[in-house]
Amino acid sequence: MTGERPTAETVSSILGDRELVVASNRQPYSHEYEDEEIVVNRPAGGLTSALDPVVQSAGGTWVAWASGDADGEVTDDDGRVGVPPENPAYDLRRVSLSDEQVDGYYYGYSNQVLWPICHIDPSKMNARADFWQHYRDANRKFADAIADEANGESVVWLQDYHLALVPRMVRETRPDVFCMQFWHITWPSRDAFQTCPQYRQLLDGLLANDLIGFHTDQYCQNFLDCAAMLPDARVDRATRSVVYDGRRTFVRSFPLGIDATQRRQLAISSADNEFWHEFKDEHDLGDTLALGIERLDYTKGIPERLAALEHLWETRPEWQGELTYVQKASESRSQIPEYQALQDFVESEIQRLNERFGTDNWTPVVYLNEYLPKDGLATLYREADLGIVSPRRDGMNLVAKEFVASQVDDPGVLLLSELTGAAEELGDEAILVHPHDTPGFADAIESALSLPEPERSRRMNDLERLVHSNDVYAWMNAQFRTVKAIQRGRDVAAKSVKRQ
Ligand code: GDG
Repeated sequence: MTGERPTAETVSSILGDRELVVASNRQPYSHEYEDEEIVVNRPAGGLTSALDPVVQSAGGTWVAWASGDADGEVTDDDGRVGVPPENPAYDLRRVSLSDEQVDGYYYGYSNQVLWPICHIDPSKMNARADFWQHYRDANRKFADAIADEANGESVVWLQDYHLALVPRMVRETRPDVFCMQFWHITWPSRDAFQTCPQYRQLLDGLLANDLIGFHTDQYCQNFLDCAAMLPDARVDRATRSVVYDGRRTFVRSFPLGIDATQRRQLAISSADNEFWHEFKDEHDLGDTLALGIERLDYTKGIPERLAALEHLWETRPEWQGELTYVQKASESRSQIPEYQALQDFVESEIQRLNERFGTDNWTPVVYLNEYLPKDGLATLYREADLGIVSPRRDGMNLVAKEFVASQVDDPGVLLLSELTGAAEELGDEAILVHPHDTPGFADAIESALSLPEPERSRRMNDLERLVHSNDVYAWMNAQFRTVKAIQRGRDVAAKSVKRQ
Protein backbone atom coordinates (compact mmCIF):
# COMPACT_ATOMS: atom_id res chain seq x y z
CA MET A 1 0.00 0.00 0.00
CA THR A 2 1.19 3.49 -0.83
CA GLY A 3 0.24 6.46 1.32
CA GLU A 4 -2.43 8.50 -0.45
CA ARG A 5 -1.52 12.05 -1.35
CA PRO A 6 -3.81 14.17 0.89
CA THR A 7 -6.38 15.82 -1.35
CA ALA A 8 -8.26 19.08 -0.80
CA GLU A 9 -11.19 16.96 0.44
CA THR A 10 -9.23 14.86 2.92
CA VAL A 11 -7.44 17.87 4.35
CA SER A 12 -10.55 19.99 4.54
CA SER A 13 -12.63 17.14 6.00
CA ILE A 14 -10.12 17.13 8.83
CA LEU A 15 -9.67 20.85 9.10
CA GLY A 16 -13.38 21.67 8.64
CA ASP A 17 -13.68 25.44 8.50
CA ARG A 18 -10.30 25.83 10.15
CA GLU A 19 -7.66 27.47 8.05
CA LEU A 20 -4.18 25.97 7.71
CA VAL A 21 -1.11 28.06 8.57
CA VAL A 22 2.21 26.27 7.95
CA ALA A 23 5.49 27.76 9.20
CA SER A 24 9.07 26.72 8.54
CA ASN A 25 12.45 28.38 8.44
CA ARG A 26 12.92 27.62 4.70
CA GLN A 27 10.41 28.93 2.21
CA PRO A 28 8.84 26.94 -0.64
CA TYR A 29 9.56 29.66 -3.25
CA SER A 30 12.18 32.36 -3.23
CA HIS A 31 12.66 35.35 -5.51
CA GLU A 32 16.25 36.09 -6.47
CA TYR A 33 18.06 38.48 -8.75
CA GLU A 34 19.79 36.85 -11.71
CA ASP A 35 21.45 39.26 -14.16
CA GLU A 36 19.21 42.04 -12.84
CA GLU A 37 16.10 39.97 -13.59
CA ILE A 38 13.95 38.52 -10.82
CA VAL A 39 13.65 34.71 -11.02
CA VAL A 40 11.68 32.29 -8.88
CA ASN A 41 13.51 29.39 -7.29
CA ARG A 42 11.48 26.30 -6.47
CA PRO A 43 11.72 24.09 -3.43
CA ALA A 44 14.93 22.08 -3.39
CA GLY A 45 14.35 20.18 -0.15
CA GLY A 46 12.18 17.08 -0.03
CA LEU A 47 9.90 18.37 2.68
CA THR A 48 9.04 21.74 1.20
CA SER A 49 8.30 20.16 -2.17
CA ALA A 50 6.07 17.53 -0.55
CA LEU A 51 4.15 20.03 1.60
CA ASP A 52 3.67 22.55 -1.19
CA PRO A 53 0.97 20.58 -3.10
CA VAL A 54 -0.86 19.94 0.17
CA VAL A 55 -1.01 23.62 1.04
CA GLN A 56 -1.93 24.34 -2.59
CA SER A 57 -4.91 22.02 -2.37
CA ALA A 58 -6.01 22.99 1.14
CA GLY A 59 -5.35 26.72 0.72
CA GLY A 60 -4.12 28.84 3.63
CA THR A 61 -0.82 30.50 4.39
CA TRP A 62 2.83 29.48 4.66
CA VAL A 63 5.05 31.62 6.88
CA ALA A 64 8.83 31.44 6.26
CA TRP A 65 12.06 33.39 6.37
CA ALA A 66 12.53 35.75 3.40
CA SER A 67 15.86 34.29 2.28
CA GLY A 68 15.83 35.51 -1.35
CA ASP A 69 17.50 38.81 -2.25
CA ALA A 70 14.51 39.89 -4.36
CA ASP A 71 11.81 38.55 -2.01
CA GLY A 72 10.89 42.03 -0.80
CA GLU A 73 10.33 43.29 -4.37
CA VAL A 74 7.30 41.10 -4.99
CA THR A 75 5.49 41.08 -1.65
CA ASP A 76 2.76 43.43 -0.43
CA ASP A 77 3.24 45.74 2.57
CA ASP A 78 2.67 42.84 4.98
CA GLY A 79 5.25 40.60 3.28
CA ARG A 80 2.65 38.47 1.45
CA VAL A 81 2.86 37.01 -2.05
CA GLY A 82 0.57 34.52 -3.79
CA VAL A 83 2.24 31.25 -4.85
CA PRO A 84 2.86 29.38 -7.06
CA PRO A 85 3.55 32.59 -8.98
CA GLU A 86 1.93 31.39 -12.23
CA ASN A 87 -1.30 30.29 -10.57
CA PRO A 88 -1.51 31.43 -6.92
CA ALA A 89 -3.19 28.90 -4.64
CA TYR A 90 -2.08 30.12 -1.23
CA ASP A 91 -0.27 33.04 0.45
CA LEU A 92 3.40 32.91 1.30
CA ARG A 93 4.02 35.30 4.19
CA ARG A 94 7.68 36.23 4.37
CA VAL A 95 9.47 37.09 7.59
CA SER A 96 12.36 39.52 7.08
CA LEU A 97 15.40 39.01 9.25
CA SER A 98 18.54 41.15 9.33
CA ASP A 99 21.89 39.51 8.51
CA GLU A 100 22.80 39.75 12.16
CA GLN A 101 19.57 38.01 13.16
CA VAL A 102 20.15 35.20 10.65
CA ASP A 103 23.67 34.75 12.04
CA GLY A 104 22.42 34.60 15.61
CA TYR A 105 19.14 32.72 15.20
CA TYR A 106 19.99 30.29 12.38
CA TYR A 107 23.78 29.80 12.31
CA GLY A 108 24.03 30.56 16.01
CA TYR A 109 21.34 29.19 18.32
CA SER A 110 19.65 26.73 15.95
CA ASN A 111 22.83 25.19 14.57
CA GLN A 112 25.39 25.71 17.32
CA VAL A 113 23.21 25.07 20.35
CA LEU A 114 20.11 23.05 19.48
CA TRP A 115 21.71 20.96 16.72
CA PRO A 116 24.66 19.63 18.79
CA ILE A 117 22.53 19.12 21.90
CA CYS A 118 19.84 17.21 20.05
CA HIS A 119 22.51 15.09 18.35
CA ILE A 120 23.99 14.38 21.78
CA ASP A 121 27.25 16.21 21.18
CA PRO A 122 27.11 18.98 23.83
CA SER A 123 30.86 19.58 23.63
CA LYS A 124 30.15 21.27 20.28
CA MET A 125 27.62 23.64 21.84
CA ASN A 126 28.45 27.35 21.62
CA ALA A 127 26.02 28.88 24.11
CA ARG A 128 26.62 32.56 23.39
CA ALA A 129 24.10 34.86 25.06
CA ASP A 130 23.51 36.86 21.86
CA PHE A 131 22.55 33.66 19.97
CA TRP A 132 19.73 33.09 22.43
CA GLN A 133 18.62 36.72 22.18
CA HIS A 134 18.44 36.48 18.37
CA TYR A 135 16.64 33.16 18.53
CA ARG A 136 13.98 34.72 20.75
CA ASP A 137 13.67 37.79 18.52
CA ALA A 138 13.39 35.74 15.33
CA ASN A 139 10.83 33.40 16.94
CA ARG A 140 8.86 36.51 17.97
CA LYS A 141 8.85 37.72 14.36
CA PHE A 142 7.58 34.36 13.14
CA ALA A 143 4.95 34.26 15.90
CA ASP A 144 3.71 37.78 15.09
CA ALA A 145 3.38 36.91 11.40
CA ILE A 146 1.53 33.67 12.25
CA ALA A 147 -0.80 35.45 14.68
CA ASP A 148 -1.51 37.99 11.98
CA GLU A 149 -2.38 35.32 9.42
CA ALA A 150 -4.30 33.00 11.75
CA ASN A 151 -7.77 33.40 13.14
CA GLY A 152 -8.89 31.92 16.45
CA GLU A 153 -9.79 28.64 14.77
CA SER A 154 -6.75 28.04 12.57
CA VAL A 155 -4.60 24.94 12.58
CA VAL A 156 -0.98 26.12 12.89
CA TRP A 157 1.59 23.54 11.76
CA LEU A 158 5.18 24.38 12.71
CA GLN A 159 8.22 22.61 11.27
CA ASP A 160 11.37 21.90 13.20
CA TYR A 161 13.79 23.12 15.83
CA HIS A 162 14.17 26.68 14.55
CA LEU A 163 10.75 27.58 15.97
CA ALA A 164 10.62 26.09 19.48
CA LEU A 165 9.39 29.27 21.18
CA VAL A 166 6.76 30.12 18.58
CA PRO A 167 3.84 28.08 20.02
CA ARG A 168 3.89 29.92 23.36
CA MET A 169 4.27 33.28 21.63
CA VAL A 170 1.39 32.60 19.21
CA ARG A 171 -0.87 31.68 22.13
CA GLU A 172 -0.44 35.15 23.65
CA THR A 173 -2.62 36.61 20.89
CA ARG A 174 -4.31 33.51 19.46
CA PRO A 175 -5.04 31.28 22.46
CA ASP A 176 -7.52 29.05 20.60
CA VAL A 177 -5.58 27.95 17.54
CA PHE A 178 -4.76 24.26 17.22
CA CYS A 179 -0.99 24.29 17.29
CA MET A 180 1.19 21.36 16.24
CA GLN A 181 4.88 20.99 15.59
CA PHE A 182 7.00 18.36 13.91
CA TRP A 183 10.56 18.05 15.22
CA HIS A 184 12.73 16.73 12.38
CA ILE A 185 15.90 15.92 14.33
CA THR A 186 16.65 13.58 17.21
CA TRP A 187 15.17 14.39 20.60
CA PRO A 188 17.92 13.44 23.06
CA SER A 189 17.87 11.85 26.47
CA ARG A 190 17.10 14.03 29.47
CA ASP A 191 20.76 14.24 30.58
CA ALA A 192 21.85 15.53 27.19
CA PHE A 193 18.96 17.98 26.84
CA GLN A 194 19.59 19.42 30.29
CA THR A 195 23.05 20.59 29.17
CA CYS A 196 21.28 23.31 27.18
CA PRO A 197 21.18 26.40 29.40
CA GLN A 198 17.71 27.33 28.13
CA TYR A 199 16.16 23.88 28.43
CA ARG A 200 13.28 25.13 30.60
CA GLN A 201 12.33 27.94 28.23
CA LEU A 202 12.44 25.58 25.25
CA LEU A 203 10.14 23.07 26.95
CA ASP A 204 7.84 25.88 28.04
CA GLY A 205 7.62 27.02 24.40
CA LEU A 206 7.00 23.57 22.97
CA LEU A 207 4.40 22.65 25.58
CA ALA A 208 2.12 25.35 24.21
CA ASN A 209 1.51 22.95 21.27
CA ASP A 210 -1.52 20.66 21.20
CA LEU A 211 0.49 18.00 19.39
CA ILE A 212 4.22 17.42 18.99
CA GLY A 213 5.48 14.89 16.46
CA PHE A 214 8.81 13.06 16.34
CA HIS A 215 10.19 10.43 13.97
CA THR A 216 10.38 7.60 16.53
CA ASP A 217 8.83 6.33 19.75
CA GLN A 218 12.21 6.63 21.43
CA TYR A 219 12.31 10.40 20.82
CA CYS A 220 8.75 10.66 22.21
CA GLN A 221 9.87 8.85 25.38
CA ASN A 222 12.91 11.12 25.64
CA PHE A 223 10.71 14.20 25.28
CA LEU A 224 8.33 12.98 28.01
CA ASP A 225 11.35 12.38 30.29
CA CYS A 226 12.52 15.94 29.62
CA ALA A 227 9.06 17.45 30.19
CA ALA A 228 9.06 15.80 33.62
CA MET A 229 11.92 18.15 34.59
CA LEU A 230 9.47 21.07 34.70
CA PRO A 231 8.01 21.15 38.22
CA ASP A 232 4.59 22.28 36.95
CA ALA A 233 4.31 19.65 34.22
CA ARG A 234 2.35 16.44 34.74
CA VAL A 235 3.50 13.68 32.41
CA ASP A 236 0.84 11.12 31.61
CA ARG A 237 2.67 8.13 30.10
CA ALA A 238 -0.48 6.10 29.48
CA THR A 239 -1.85 8.67 27.03
CA ARG A 240 1.63 9.95 26.02
CA SER A 241 0.73 13.51 26.87
CA VAL A 242 1.85 16.32 29.15
CA VAL A 243 -0.45 18.62 31.09
CA TYR A 244 1.20 21.97 31.62
CA ASP A 245 -0.08 25.51 32.06
CA GLY A 246 -3.71 24.46 31.58
CA ARG A 247 -3.14 22.58 28.31
CA ARG A 248 -2.62 18.95 27.32
CA THR A 249 0.08 18.36 24.72
CA PHE A 250 -0.03 15.00 22.94
CA VAL A 251 3.32 13.49 21.94
CA ARG A 252 3.29 11.07 19.00
CA SER A 253 5.68 9.47 16.53
CA PHE A 254 5.17 10.01 12.80
CA PRO A 255 8.16 8.54 10.91
CA LEU A 256 8.76 10.77 7.90
CA GLY A 257 8.97 9.10 4.51
CA ILE A 258 9.74 10.16 0.96
CA ASP A 259 7.70 10.40 -2.22
CA ALA A 260 8.72 6.83 -3.04
CA THR A 261 6.73 6.53 -6.26
CA GLN A 262 8.36 9.65 -7.65
CA ARG A 263 11.86 8.45 -6.63
CA ARG A 264 11.26 5.10 -8.28
CA GLN A 265 10.09 6.74 -11.49
CA LEU A 266 13.13 9.01 -11.47
CA ALA A 267 15.40 5.99 -11.09
CA ILE A 268 13.64 4.19 -13.95
CA SER A 269 14.00 7.19 -16.24
CA SER A 270 17.66 7.67 -15.27
CA ALA A 271 18.84 4.41 -16.86
CA ASP A 272 21.99 4.68 -18.90
CA ASN A 273 21.73 8.48 -19.17
CA GLU A 274 24.27 11.11 -20.16
CA PHE A 275 25.17 11.80 -16.53
CA TRP A 276 26.20 8.17 -16.02
CA HIS A 277 28.27 8.03 -19.21
CA GLU A 278 30.11 11.24 -18.33
CA PHE A 279 30.60 10.09 -14.76
CA LYS A 280 32.12 6.78 -15.84
CA ASP A 281 34.37 8.51 -18.38
CA GLU A 282 35.57 11.05 -15.88
CA HIS A 283 36.48 8.68 -13.03
CA ASP A 284 38.46 5.47 -12.76
CA LEU A 285 35.77 3.41 -11.09
CA GLY A 286 36.12 -0.14 -9.84
CA ASP A 287 33.49 -2.73 -10.83
CA THR A 288 31.77 -2.34 -7.46
CA LEU A 289 30.34 0.98 -6.33
CA ALA A 290 29.50 2.16 -2.81
CA LEU A 291 27.74 5.49 -2.27
CA GLY A 292 27.30 8.07 0.50
CA ILE A 293 25.09 11.16 0.05
CA GLU A 294 24.88 13.94 2.60
CA ARG A 295 25.43 17.51 3.68
CA LEU A 296 28.89 17.96 5.13
CA ASP A 297 27.86 17.71 8.74
CA TYR A 298 29.70 16.12 11.65
CA THR A 299 26.57 14.16 12.58
CA LYS A 300 26.70 12.25 9.29
CA GLY A 301 29.84 10.27 10.23
CA ILE A 302 31.90 10.78 7.07
CA PRO A 303 35.40 10.50 8.68
CA GLU A 304 34.28 7.36 10.54
CA ARG A 305 33.09 5.83 7.25
CA LEU A 306 36.37 6.66 5.52
CA ALA A 307 38.21 4.98 8.39
CA ALA A 308 36.16 1.81 7.89
CA LEU A 309 36.89 1.81 4.16
CA GLU A 310 40.59 2.32 4.83
CA HIS A 311 40.51 -0.65 7.21
CA LEU A 312 38.82 -2.75 4.53
CA TRP A 313 41.32 -1.92 1.78
CA GLU A 314 44.19 -2.40 4.22
CA THR A 315 43.11 -5.77 5.63
CA ARG A 316 41.42 -7.20 2.48
CA PRO A 317 43.58 -6.02 -0.40
CA GLU A 318 41.38 -7.96 -2.85
CA TRP A 319 38.97 -5.00 -2.66
CA GLN A 320 41.68 -2.64 -3.90
CA GLY A 321 41.11 -1.99 -7.59
CA GLU A 322 37.58 -3.40 -7.22
CA LEU A 323 35.56 -1.16 -4.87
CA THR A 324 35.16 2.59 -5.46
CA TYR A 325 33.40 4.69 -2.87
CA VAL A 326 31.56 7.80 -4.14
CA GLN A 327 31.16 10.48 -1.49
CA LYS A 328 28.64 13.19 -2.42
CA ALA A 329 28.99 15.80 0.31
CA SER A 330 27.52 19.23 -0.26
CA GLU A 331 28.90 22.17 1.62
CA SER A 332 26.69 23.11 4.55
CA ARG A 333 26.71 25.83 7.24
CA SER A 334 30.31 26.64 6.35
CA GLN A 335 30.11 29.98 8.19
CA ILE A 336 30.45 27.86 11.33
CA PRO A 337 34.14 27.04 12.05
CA GLU A 338 33.35 23.44 13.06
CA TYR A 339 31.86 22.79 9.61
CA GLN A 340 34.72 24.45 7.78
CA ALA A 341 37.19 22.29 9.72
CA LEU A 342 35.23 19.15 8.88
CA GLN A 343 35.20 20.05 5.20
CA ASP A 344 38.99 20.49 5.20
CA PHE A 345 39.50 17.25 7.10
CA VAL A 346 37.27 15.18 4.81
CA GLU A 347 39.02 16.57 1.72
CA SER A 348 42.47 15.82 3.11
CA GLU A 349 41.48 12.30 4.23
CA ILE A 350 40.12 11.49 0.79
CA GLN A 351 43.31 12.77 -0.80
CA ARG A 352 45.37 10.67 1.60
CA LEU A 353 43.39 7.49 0.87
CA ASN A 354 43.63 8.06 -2.86
CA GLU A 355 47.39 8.58 -2.60
CA ARG A 356 47.79 5.55 -0.38
CA PHE A 357 45.75 3.04 -2.41
CA GLY A 358 44.97 4.61 -5.79
CA THR A 359 46.53 3.35 -9.04
CA ASP A 360 46.73 4.67 -12.59
CA ASN A 361 43.40 3.10 -13.45
CA TRP A 362 41.52 2.96 -10.16
CA THR A 363 40.35 5.74 -7.78
CA PRO A 364 39.38 4.45 -4.33
CA VAL A 365 37.27 7.49 -3.34
CA VAL A 366 35.48 9.84 -5.74
CA TYR A 367 34.54 13.10 -4.05
CA LEU A 368 31.66 15.21 -5.36
CA ASN A 369 30.91 18.48 -3.62
CA GLU A 370 28.57 20.11 -6.15
CA TYR A 371 24.83 19.99 -5.54
CA LEU A 372 23.60 17.35 -8.01
CA PRO A 373 20.50 17.66 -10.17
CA LYS A 374 17.78 15.17 -9.21
CA ASP A 375 18.41 12.87 -12.18
CA GLY A 376 22.16 12.75 -11.44
CA LEU A 377 21.40 11.76 -7.88
CA ALA A 378 18.89 9.16 -9.10
CA THR A 379 21.54 7.66 -11.40
CA LEU A 380 24.06 7.28 -8.59
CA TYR A 381 21.45 5.71 -6.31
CA ARG A 382 20.43 3.33 -9.07
CA GLU A 383 23.93 2.27 -10.05
CA ALA A 384 25.35 1.85 -6.54
CA ASP A 385 25.85 -1.68 -5.24
CA LEU A 386 26.01 -0.45 -1.69
CA GLY A 387 24.32 2.53 -0.05
CA ILE A 388 26.28 3.51 3.07
CA VAL A 389 24.31 5.58 5.55
CA SER A 390 26.35 5.69 8.74
CA PRO A 391 25.61 8.84 10.78
CA ARG A 392 26.82 9.26 14.34
CA ARG A 393 23.22 10.40 14.98
CA ASP A 394 20.34 11.21 12.67
CA GLY A 395 16.70 12.00 13.41
CA MET A 396 15.52 9.89 10.49
CA ASN A 397 17.75 10.02 7.35
CA LEU A 398 15.87 10.17 4.08
CA VAL A 399 18.87 9.15 1.98
CA ALA A 400 18.47 5.55 3.22
CA LYS A 401 14.88 5.56 1.93
CA GLU A 402 15.78 7.25 -1.37
CA PHE A 403 18.47 4.62 -2.01
CA VAL A 404 15.95 1.83 -1.43
CA ALA A 405 13.29 3.39 -3.69
CA SER A 406 15.87 3.73 -6.48
CA GLN A 407 16.94 0.04 -6.64
CA VAL A 408 15.03 -0.67 -9.81
CA ASP A 409 17.34 -3.33 -11.20
CA ASP A 410 19.99 -5.60 -9.73
CA PRO A 411 19.25 -4.64 -6.12
CA GLY A 412 22.03 -3.23 -3.98
CA VAL A 413 22.43 -3.49 -0.21
CA LEU A 414 21.73 -0.82 2.40
CA LEU A 415 24.27 -0.40 5.18
CA LEU A 416 22.65 1.60 7.95
CA SER A 417 23.89 3.06 11.21
CA GLU A 418 21.98 1.84 14.21
CA LEU A 419 22.05 5.43 15.51
CA THR A 420 19.55 6.72 12.94
CA GLY A 421 15.78 7.02 13.21
CA ALA A 422 15.58 5.08 9.93
CA ALA A 423 17.06 2.02 11.67
CA GLU A 424 13.86 1.69 13.71
CA GLU A 425 11.92 1.02 10.47
CA LEU A 426 14.55 -0.48 8.15
CA GLY A 427 16.91 -2.14 10.64
CA ASP A 428 15.71 -5.72 10.07
CA GLU A 429 16.53 -5.83 6.36
CA ALA A 430 19.43 -3.40 6.14
CA ILE A 431 22.87 -4.42 7.40
CA LEU A 432 23.32 -2.47 10.59
CA VAL A 433 26.63 -0.84 11.47
CA HIS A 434 28.00 1.10 14.40
CA PRO A 435 29.84 4.15 13.02
CA HIS A 436 32.54 4.06 15.71
CA ASP A 437 33.35 0.35 15.45
CA THR A 438 35.87 0.56 12.60
CA PRO A 439 36.73 -3.17 12.22
CA GLY A 440 33.07 -4.21 12.65
CA PHE A 441 32.04 -1.61 10.06
CA ALA A 442 34.66 -2.93 7.59
CA ASP A 443 33.39 -6.50 8.17
CA ALA A 444 29.85 -5.31 7.48
CA ILE A 445 30.91 -3.71 4.18
CA GLU A 446 32.49 -6.95 3.12
CA SER A 447 29.50 -9.10 4.13
CA ALA A 448 27.14 -6.70 2.33
CA LEU A 449 29.22 -6.95 -0.83
CA SER A 450 29.30 -10.72 -0.59
CA LEU A 451 25.53 -11.27 -0.20
CA PRO A 452 24.22 -13.64 -2.89
CA GLU A 453 21.62 -12.24 -5.29
CA PRO A 454 18.50 -14.02 -3.91
CA GLU A 455 19.29 -12.68 -0.43
CA ARG A 456 19.86 -9.16 -1.78
CA SER A 457 16.54 -9.25 -3.62
CA ARG A 458 14.65 -10.58 -0.64
CA ARG A 459 16.00 -7.86 1.64
CA MET A 460 15.46 -5.12 -0.91
CA ASN A 461 11.87 -6.19 -1.67
CA ASP A 462 11.02 -5.98 2.03
CA LEU A 463 12.70 -2.59 2.33
CA GLU A 464 10.86 -1.29 -0.74
CA ARG A 465 7.53 -2.35 0.72
CA LEU A 466 8.29 -0.42 3.91
CA VAL A 467 9.48 2.71 2.10
CA HIS A 468 6.43 2.76 -0.19
CA SER A 469 3.88 2.17 2.55
CA ASN A 470 5.39 4.67 5.00
CA ASP A 471 5.84 7.45 2.49
CA VAL A 472 5.57 11.21 2.96
CA TYR A 473 1.82 11.18 2.28
CA ALA A 474 1.22 8.49 4.90
CA TRP A 475 3.18 10.77 7.27
CA MET A 476 0.96 13.77 6.56
CA ASN A 477 -2.28 11.81 6.71
CA ALA A 478 -1.33 10.29 10.07
CA GLN A 479 -0.82 13.76 11.50
CA PHE A 480 -4.07 15.16 10.15
CA ARG A 481 -5.93 12.10 11.45
CA THR A 482 -4.39 12.64 14.89
CA VAL A 483 -5.52 16.28 14.87
CA LYS A 484 -9.02 15.09 14.09
CA ALA A 485 -8.95 12.51 16.90
CA ILE A 486 -7.72 15.07 19.43
CA GLN A 487 -10.40 17.54 18.34
CA ARG A 488 -13.08 14.88 18.57
CA GLY A 489 -11.91 13.95 22.07
CA ARG A 490 -12.05 17.59 23.13
CA ASP A 491 -15.52 18.11 21.66
CA VAL A 492 -16.82 15.07 23.54
CA ALA A 493 -15.23 16.30 26.78
CA ALA A 494 -16.67 19.81 26.29
CA LYS A 495 -20.16 18.39 25.68
CA SER A 496 -20.04 16.24 28.79
CA VAL A 497 -18.94 19.24 30.89
CA LYS A 498 -21.90 21.22 29.49
CA ARG A 499 -24.32 18.40 30.34
CA GLN A 500 -23.21 18.30 33.97
C1 GDG B 1 16.95 16.63 8.68
C2 GDG B 1 17.33 15.59 9.76
C3 GDG B 1 15.68 14.01 8.74
C4 GDG B 1 21.62 15.76 -0.61
N1 GDG B 1 22.54 16.08 -1.55
C5 GDG B 1 21.84 16.35 -2.68
C6 GDG B 1 20.47 16.19 -2.43
N2 GDG B 1 20.36 15.84 -1.15
C7 GDG B 1 19.09 15.59 -0.46
C8 GDG B 1 18.87 14.10 -0.23
C9 GDG B 1 17.85 14.11 0.90
C10 GDG B 1 18.20 15.40 1.67
O1 GDG B 1 19.08 16.15 0.83
C11 GDG B 1 18.92 15.09 2.98
O2 GDG B 1 17.99 14.59 3.89
P1 GDG B 1 18.40 13.83 5.24
O3 GDG B 1 17.17 13.25 5.83
O4 GDG B 1 19.41 12.78 4.91
O5 GDG B 1 19.15 14.85 6.19
P2 GDG B 1 19.09 16.36 6.86
O6 GDG B 1 19.36 17.38 5.83
O7 GDG B 1 20.06 16.32 7.99
O8 GDG B 1 17.61 16.53 7.42
C12 GDG B 1 17.12 14.18 9.23
C13 GDG B 1 15.29 15.16 7.81
O9 GDG B 1 15.54 16.43 8.40
C14 GDG B 1 13.79 15.10 7.46
O10 GDG B 1 12.99 15.11 8.61
O11 GDG B 1 15.59 12.79 8.04
O12 GDG B 1 17.36 13.24 10.25
O13 GDG B 1 18.67 15.77 10.18
O14 GDG B 1 16.54 14.25 0.41
O15 GDG B 1 18.40 13.53 -1.43
N3 GDG B 1 19.51 16.38 -3.37
C15 GDG B 1 19.93 16.73 -4.63
N4 GDG B 1 21.26 16.92 -4.93
C16 GDG B 1 22.23 16.73 -4.01
O16 GDG B 1 23.41 16.91 -4.31
N5 GDG B 1 19.03 16.90 -5.60
